[in-house]
Amino acid sequence: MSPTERILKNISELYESGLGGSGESMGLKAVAEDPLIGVTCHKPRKRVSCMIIGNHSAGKSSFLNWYIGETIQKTGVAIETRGFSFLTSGRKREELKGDATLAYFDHLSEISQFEGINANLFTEVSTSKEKNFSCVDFIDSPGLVDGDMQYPFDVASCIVWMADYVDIILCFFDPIGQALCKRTVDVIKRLNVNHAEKMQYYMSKADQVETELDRQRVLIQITQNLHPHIKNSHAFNLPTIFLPNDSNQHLGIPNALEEVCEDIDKAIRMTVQKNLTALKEDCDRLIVRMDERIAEDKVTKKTNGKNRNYGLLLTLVSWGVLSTIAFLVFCAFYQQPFIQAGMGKLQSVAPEQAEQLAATAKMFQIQDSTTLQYVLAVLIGFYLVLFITTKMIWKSLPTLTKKEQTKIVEYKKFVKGMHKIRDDLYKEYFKQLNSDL
Ligand SMILES: Nc1nc2c(ncn2[C@@H]2O[C@H](COP(=O)(O)OP(=O)(O)O)[C@@H](O)[C@H]2O)c(=O)[nH]1
Ligand SMILES: [Mg+2]
Repeated sequence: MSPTERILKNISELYESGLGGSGESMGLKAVAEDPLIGVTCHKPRKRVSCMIIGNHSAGKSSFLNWYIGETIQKTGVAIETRGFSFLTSGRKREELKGDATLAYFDHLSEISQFEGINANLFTEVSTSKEKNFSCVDFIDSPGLVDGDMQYPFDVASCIVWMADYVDIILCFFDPIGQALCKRTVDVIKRLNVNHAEKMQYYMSKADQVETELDRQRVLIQITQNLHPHIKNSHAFNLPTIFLPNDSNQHLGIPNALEEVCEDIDKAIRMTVQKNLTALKEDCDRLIVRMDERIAEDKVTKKTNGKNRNYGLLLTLVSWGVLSTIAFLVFCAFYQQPFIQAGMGKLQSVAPEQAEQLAATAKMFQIQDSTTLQYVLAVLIGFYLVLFITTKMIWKSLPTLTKKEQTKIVEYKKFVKGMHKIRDDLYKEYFKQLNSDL
């Protein structure tokens, strides 16, 4: 396994299964998606995606066969036979069709929105270890042609849709075919809206042009036609490439085939950097969220405490009101017998005692029953208001349990540990930059 492949794999594993790499340990993704934390986090892909576009017969499939050192992609096929063909490295040679391809590349499942596409998706799994194939997934796109050609799906829109998911797009123009057919130009134009930085252009099958003058003419013609549709056109470069064989090796035509490989390698390096950055950002995001979660919990606990105190106070007041109501009702029912008892006693006790008894009896004497009803109504109303307010205030918001708090602390330790691993991966990445990729 090359160092780059190992780094990409390690990053992916940190998201999947965490530090130990064993099945039981939790990955960064599972930590992030624990409802306790609730952060969405995407696992970076282990491989770089490289799409090849161009007119029919531009040499796309032949280039892929050359890259992986195996004749896997059919070449020179009839126009109407192929859809999108994925080429990926695996332990066993395998061919997948339609839905199986979507299951294999599940991040692409939404491509099904394009009518007629599913039956035109293919995957070739190859065991090749050539060049950096183990770090790249290739997407061989249907050859573009003009005229009456009926595609079973909206080919231009599918290519543009796919561009969102790829890291590099190689555009092949051959000097003889319909390099600048309307469809190709339209796709290039649309891809340049959002993906200009992913695009790399080549004049393929350059060995088919015999003289240097003709080659220059073709290059100028392609450049002029593409120029208006390309962003950063001042930096536009169209290296010539061809697949070497016994008869074309000594023609003296410049062959930038190694440059294509270097462009793919560059995309791999960019992806490693992008994934390392994503790892750091995800870790930072998670730590911020965990700190927030603890801080939020502190605030909730404080609020709950405050609410409880207010609730208690209001309950005490409402109990007071309730007792007053009870007392008044008691008086209303028992004032007559009480006064009468007092009056009866008046005659048999000493005058000063009689005065005291009379005062006590008066205290309980509520003269006007309408006033009593009014007072009672107000008090009952007040009690109800207090009761409802207490119910509203004395609400306890959910807080973290001890177990949950411990879990967050452990998560935080775990995520902080990732920083160290990431630094080590970075070191490894820089080290291998000086050697071969
Ligand atoms: N002379 C020459 N022929 C090539 C080269 N690359 C591919 N071809 C031929 O061009 C034809 C179409 O190639 P293919 O890879 O099927 O093109 P695709 O339709 O873009 O996938 C095949 O017959 C290949 O053998 C090249 O660099 N030089
Ligand atoms: Mg092809």
